[in-house]
Amino acid sequence: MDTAPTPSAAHPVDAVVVGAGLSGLYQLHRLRGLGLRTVVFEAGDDIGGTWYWNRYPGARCDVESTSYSYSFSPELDQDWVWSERYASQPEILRYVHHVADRFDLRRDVVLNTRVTRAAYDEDRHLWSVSTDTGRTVTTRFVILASGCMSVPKDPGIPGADSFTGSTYHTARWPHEDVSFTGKKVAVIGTGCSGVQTIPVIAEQAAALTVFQRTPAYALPAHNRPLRSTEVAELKARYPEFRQAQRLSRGGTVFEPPTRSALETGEAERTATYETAWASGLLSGLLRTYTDILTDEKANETVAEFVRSKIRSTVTDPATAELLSPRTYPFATKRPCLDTGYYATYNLPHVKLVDLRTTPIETITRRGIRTSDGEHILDAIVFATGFDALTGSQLAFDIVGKNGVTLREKWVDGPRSHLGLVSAGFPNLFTVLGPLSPSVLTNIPVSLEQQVEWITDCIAYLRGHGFTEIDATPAAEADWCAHVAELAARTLYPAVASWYTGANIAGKPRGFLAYTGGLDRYREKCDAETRNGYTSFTLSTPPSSKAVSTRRSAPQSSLGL
Ligand code: NA7
Repeated sequence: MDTAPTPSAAHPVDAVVVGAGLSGLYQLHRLRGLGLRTVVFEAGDDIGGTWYWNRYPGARCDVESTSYSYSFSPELDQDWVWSERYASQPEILRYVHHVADRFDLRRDVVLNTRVTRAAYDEDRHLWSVSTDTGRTVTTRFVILASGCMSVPKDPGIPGADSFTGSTYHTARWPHEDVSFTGKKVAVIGTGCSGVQTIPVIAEQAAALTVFQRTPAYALPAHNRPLRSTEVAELKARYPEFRQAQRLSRGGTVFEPPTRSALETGEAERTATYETAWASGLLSGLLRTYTDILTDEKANETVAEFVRSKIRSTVTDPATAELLSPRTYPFATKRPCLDTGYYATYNLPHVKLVDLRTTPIETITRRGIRTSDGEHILDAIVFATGFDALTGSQLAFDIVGKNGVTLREKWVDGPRSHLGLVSAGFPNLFTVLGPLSPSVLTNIPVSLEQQVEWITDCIAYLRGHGFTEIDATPAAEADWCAHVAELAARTLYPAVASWYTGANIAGKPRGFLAYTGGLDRYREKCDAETRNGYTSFTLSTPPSSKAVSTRRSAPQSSLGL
């Protein structure tokens, strides 16, 4: 039952959080800790965010479960026990529910409620947040915790409405059981969702046809149940482990590489790659040498190693070649972690269609027609991805100072300081948004860092009597330039991927994440806190003479 409060204009809150996934729930917990009246609006009919929506067969995290979890509560670390090295979607969702119950979070979450508009009142330093249920609430702070991969991409294939069979999108999978037994099934898309679901659907379907435009680099997960002894051993050292995660470059603990791939002999390099391959870690190969993401030749040594693995797994040489990525360097599109992906193509009822040579012309009443003919189908699964990073923030109207919308401001690409605050949109914070480390890191560690920064910032504002914080245009310009400059040192920006916005027609191109590392990013965020938010303009209530300052703080504590 929805027992959450019913905020309205007459009953304002201090903070609105958009989204009840891992970020939103932790943000609620922390703001409550400050004593803020906080409400979370969630479009879904339950909490869980990514792990609520992406319930396709085979959905699983590709970061180890003992790392991909909250670190803020030592008690939580002790009482939750993961069953597998890589947790499945249902287990992660159970974990999210456990956390919500343990910290009594549900009472401030309003489900089935999509935010449709947020408009800033410059005179009162307040946001007015409207929802599709007709509720409008006035609040000082808005935190967008709506996810970096939460707006599914419309594949834009003509004829989709005419198909008389069943269609599914991996990111909007039905809650009831879907059976493919005895069915002729198509999967369109071979990114991480496709790579995870294809082997599982192949186990059921009578015939499976995979429609591939760009092959993935898929690495074996070597998933397995966790042994009770290793769980006990980790729990004994969880505090140190969590601290090491926080200080790490990407939110997982590893020894950074020190040598160049090109300065290493081939035999030694191959042995190193074999060890990384056997590790079952998504970033295992990336961590082998310093220049994998900065030097094409170094990268090619890993790319060719993965291709050799594909050739040794897939028995039909032509299929192996089609599955071998050759048009982009390793890891410049997100690599995938798989269980039995390549071997699935050895099954007699599984077929690969190469859309580069035989593109889809249309979806028909009976199936999919490519330039090579019609494939008759009972079901089509779209594993076609997301409008990543900016999609969820631009999905509704956000109207900032001078009536400018975020869509207008970001028409040529996202702009913000630290990926946290966009100038002209005061008191509006984003978790895991563009221009922050987000998708390049272990998500829970990144979101905790940003949520904690936002919480400290709000505490500072309240403690010093400020009612408004905005990024200065100069700081924002510097940050955007810094993000672009670091990305330009890597192989990422030249590749058409969702990292660069290229998977969405009309989306401005540009590398969307901060490549400098979570450790460096944390240090930059902490410096703002230490220095009293010098890259921001802090203001007192307009009614108390509208003093704006970047440095000196008034003594009174006005709260809200
Ligand atoms: P991705 O990684 O964006 O993969 C989408 C796949 O769908 C990719 O292979 C695309 O090919 C393909 N695609 C997209 N649109 C089409 C059309 N119209 N026709 C044919 N093929 C198409 O999304 P995922 O859901 O797999 O993974 C997203 C992230 O979620 C993942 O990396 C994890 O971080 C979690 P393309 O490469 O564009 O040629």
